[in-house]
Amino acid sequence: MDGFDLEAHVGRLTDQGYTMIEDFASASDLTEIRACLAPHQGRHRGRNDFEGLDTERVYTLVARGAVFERLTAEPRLMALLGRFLQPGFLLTASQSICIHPGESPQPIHTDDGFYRIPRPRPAISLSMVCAVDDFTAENGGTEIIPGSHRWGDPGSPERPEDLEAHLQPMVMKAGTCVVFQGTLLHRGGANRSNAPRLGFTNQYCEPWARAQENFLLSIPPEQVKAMSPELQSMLGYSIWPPFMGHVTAAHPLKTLETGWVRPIERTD
Ligand SMILES: O=C(O)CCC(=O)C(=O)O
Repeated sequence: MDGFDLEAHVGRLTDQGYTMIEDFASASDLTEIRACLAPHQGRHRGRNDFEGLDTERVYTLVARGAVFERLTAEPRLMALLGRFLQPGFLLTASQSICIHPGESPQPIHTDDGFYRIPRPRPAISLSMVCAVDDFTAENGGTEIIPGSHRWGDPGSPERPEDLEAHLQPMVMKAGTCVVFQGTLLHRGGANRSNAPRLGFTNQYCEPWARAQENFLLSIPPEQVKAMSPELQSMLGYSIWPPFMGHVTAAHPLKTLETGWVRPIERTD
């Protein structure tokens, strides 16, 4: 973590609700990301305005290549998240987002809004969006409203009427990522350029909160077995003490052991 000023990032995340990590992904990471995504591109467009009708998303990204495993548990990011979330935090979403030319802006939203607890409050999740192509103000770069993580629910006096006027584009070189509080207002921008904008996002939530993606069902146990203990824990093979997440009174890691049989299927 040489040259990484953790305290400065913590300060920006606390005050402004976001911070950027330059050189988060290396040039070779970016090449690997493109190679992993190539077989999936051009297959599915979004189903609504939120996913984006001219946007392609590849979900369960963490399980689609070694580069995603590495970047999901990237040490600088882990250290930063560890300052805001409890030990044992979970991965709640992992997807690539390719915004095609002509795409309209996403609705302005927060990423932890489905935890229906009144605001202002601490974030229950944090998100990161990594630029795989350069993000610009024209090509659909993420747009955020600095400081909005501190606002109350819609209708609160500090919340301006015209949210759009407060949006700022995250202009980022490929390989840079922006990390922001789950309470921060943001959106994927309109792509007014003539080339697609590829990025990927991982979101992480408190270890006691329900995750958006159910990785326990989507990723084959044999694949999880080969992952790092840190990643296994983030995917849900972990316990929030004293016993949230148990499998018939056993630790979920037991289910990855060779020969494990579901207790309700046992005859002994
Ligand atoms: O693609 C982006 O820049 C942000 C997308 C986003 O905020 C989302 O899909 O929740």
